[in-house]
Amino acid sequence: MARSDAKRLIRGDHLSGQITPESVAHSRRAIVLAGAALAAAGPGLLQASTPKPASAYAPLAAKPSRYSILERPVPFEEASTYNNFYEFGLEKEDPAYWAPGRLKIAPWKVTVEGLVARPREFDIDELRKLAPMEERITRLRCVEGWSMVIPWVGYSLSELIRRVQPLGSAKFIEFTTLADPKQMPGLSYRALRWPYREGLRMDEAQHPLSLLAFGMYGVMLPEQNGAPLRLMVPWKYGFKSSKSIVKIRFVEAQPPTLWTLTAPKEYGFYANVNPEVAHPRWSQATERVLGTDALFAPRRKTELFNGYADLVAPMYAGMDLKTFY
Ligand SMILES: Nc1nc2c(c(=O)[nH]1)N[C@H]1C(S)=C(S)[C@@H](COP(=O)(O)O)O[C@H]1N2
Ligand SMILES: [Mo]
Repeated sequence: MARSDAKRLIRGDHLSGQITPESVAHSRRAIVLAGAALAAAGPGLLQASTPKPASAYAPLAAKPSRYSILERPVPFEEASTYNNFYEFGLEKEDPAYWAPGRLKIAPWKVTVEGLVARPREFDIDELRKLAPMEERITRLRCVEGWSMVIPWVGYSLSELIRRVQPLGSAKFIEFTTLADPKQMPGLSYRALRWPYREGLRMDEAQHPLSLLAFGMYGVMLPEQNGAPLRLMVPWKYGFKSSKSIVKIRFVEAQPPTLWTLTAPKEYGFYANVNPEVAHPRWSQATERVLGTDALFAPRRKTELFNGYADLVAPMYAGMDLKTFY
């Protein structure tokens, strides 16, 4: 995919301002070096990859979801080459370049533990069969100020939650991403508080809109999009939607997350999309819509809860969304 200047402008916004340009440059070099070391270790298996079309991935059948928005998805090529997955580097192009061939997605186990009556480890093949797959078209709204529309394949996270029977004391769920330095050169970037961890309040996690995604565009997720399973919480900024999850833990207190540990003033726990609550370094009133044919991506008005206010606002009744951002 061609790198447009419009895209260059918004790269790395999660991090700029956190750290000196020097340390960024340094860490990027470290990532490149780590990648080079991996490539040297095993030619063939560990080569950096060129973008693959959707047809290169195994199909994943799904029925249309009632929760889809009526908007045209961006081309697969865009959704699979413009990614945030810092375990594979800081640039938007890094994950598509480093993750395929490095992230080993089979076998894959997901541990479900903590305050549940039936804690257990799931094999990914078993998880895929747990509930009927739906195709859900949603807008992924990154906190950096861009969005793109993507057709995900998965089922509501609530399907998994009810099967493990949460205890009354479980108030939040923590999601942990794989953190293996042998597979993920970005972990050498020490400014972020690895592993990538995110969390949801129990009612948010149980909301039917919270999706456990295994695929997109009718096929299995590409590695760079969070294979073999990730979250998609469409009314929240993209960083809440953890990729490549290995652990789901039910807890009593609000769990720390990579972003609340790394930059608490900038990235709150709730992270609900809200045009009225600015990021400390930029407004959230509008967003750049990626994947259109226009030379410079047009902007649209950001919608409260990313357009799902009627479905999710009741969960936040009485809460000050500026305080709990
Ligand atoms: N493990 C992990 N999950 C992650 C991230 C990450 O860096 N690591 N980035 C988040 C951010 S900031 C966004 S916007 C979305 C991007 O998802 P996409 O690349 O599939 O569009 O993934 C989220 N999930
Ligand atoms: Mo993001």
